[in-house]
Amino acid sequence: MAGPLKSGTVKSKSNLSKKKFAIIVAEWNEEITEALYEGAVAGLISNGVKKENIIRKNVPGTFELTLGAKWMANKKEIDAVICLGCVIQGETPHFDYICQAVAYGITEVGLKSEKPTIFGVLTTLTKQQAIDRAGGKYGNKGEEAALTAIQMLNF
Ligand code: DLZ
Repeated sequence: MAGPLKSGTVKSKSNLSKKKFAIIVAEWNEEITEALYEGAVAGLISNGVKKENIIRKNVPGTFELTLGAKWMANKKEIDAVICLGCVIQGETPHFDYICQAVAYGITEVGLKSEKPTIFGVLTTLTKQQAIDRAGGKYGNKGEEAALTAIQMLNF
């Protein structure tokens, strides 16, 4: 992982066994987003989150992550929302529109809901670059997103 978060456990101030996480998964580029989901679940479980406290919701594509995130963030019982998607530039003519919209949208959901709402979206030039970041040689961005959610709950 290139960022500040190391794969594995995060020092946690809050009792994660009581926290509820929503994971929204885009179905476009499914083999990548499923790997991101596996990484996110592993990251949460290894930090003490209970399996039954992880709620998965699917949306058609990355563009729809924002509305899915809003619906889940609006639920009282949800503490954090993790958004997982994959947009590949070479295969997506409106790459910039989707990426910009989802980046702004997820930011807005986080600010409005005041709940950690995490951008676990791969925006790559090629499919190989996505594979490398979904459990490949550059780790798993889904796990990174889970650790980011935990770190924000500790804020
Ligand atoms: C339409 C589209 C395209 C061309 N590419 C992708 C992609 O690479 N990754 C992704 O998650 N979604 C893609 N989509 C679908 C859009 O996100 C969205 O679902 C549709 O535009 C309908 O709003």
